[in-house]
Amino acid sequence: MRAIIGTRMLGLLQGDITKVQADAIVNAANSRLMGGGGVDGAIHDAAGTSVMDECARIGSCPTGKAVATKAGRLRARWIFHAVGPEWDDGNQGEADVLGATYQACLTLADEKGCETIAFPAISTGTYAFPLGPAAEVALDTVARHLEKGVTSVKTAVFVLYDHRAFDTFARVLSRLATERQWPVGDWDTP
Ligand code: AR6
Repeated sequence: MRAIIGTRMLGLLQGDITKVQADAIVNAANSRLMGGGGVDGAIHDAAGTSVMDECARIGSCPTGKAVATKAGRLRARWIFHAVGPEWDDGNQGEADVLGATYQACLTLADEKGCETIAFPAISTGTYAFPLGPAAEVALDTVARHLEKGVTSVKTAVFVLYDHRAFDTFARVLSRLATERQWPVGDWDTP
């Protein structure tokens, strides 16, 4: 599924983000940049040890921010290691911090001149952010950036690992598209 936002595209795919080709692939990292499970483990496994070496040299990244490394064996120029919030009870600013995390990646994308960027559903695994609220924040933050027009990003795609995450993001994107009058369709629909 994809929505056209002005001259930009916001898409959803179901699958493994390590298989995707993009200028930048976003990782859901932890603040020690030490690797871990989930998408972080999958990205480091696929990218190779040079990426972990670069993370070790950088050392750390605060929650709500992101750092860039090269992409090793991934089909990308960059990996943006983004540190999302851990869900507590929803009243600790989690949504704002998640929005800031996505925005940090978009700022890096513009600094690097990226035209395509692929995101996982940051914080929705180990960090336990509920999928519905996470989809609202993720899609709204990225869409607002694309709507501004002054960005190098032409295509942003969310790569959702399982059916439940894909369906949740698709439901939210459909609603936003209706509200904001973005044309929607399949990837191969002109
Ligand atoms: N491609 C796309 N999405 C994936 C993949 C994949 N290959 N594998 C998992 N997901 P998580 P977090 C989805 O736990 O919640 C790590 O240990 C997964 O289904 O990877 O931000 C880090 O080191 C879920 O929807 O990240 C941190 O310590 C989403 O990716 C901590 O977990 C995010 O789940 C970060 O937790």
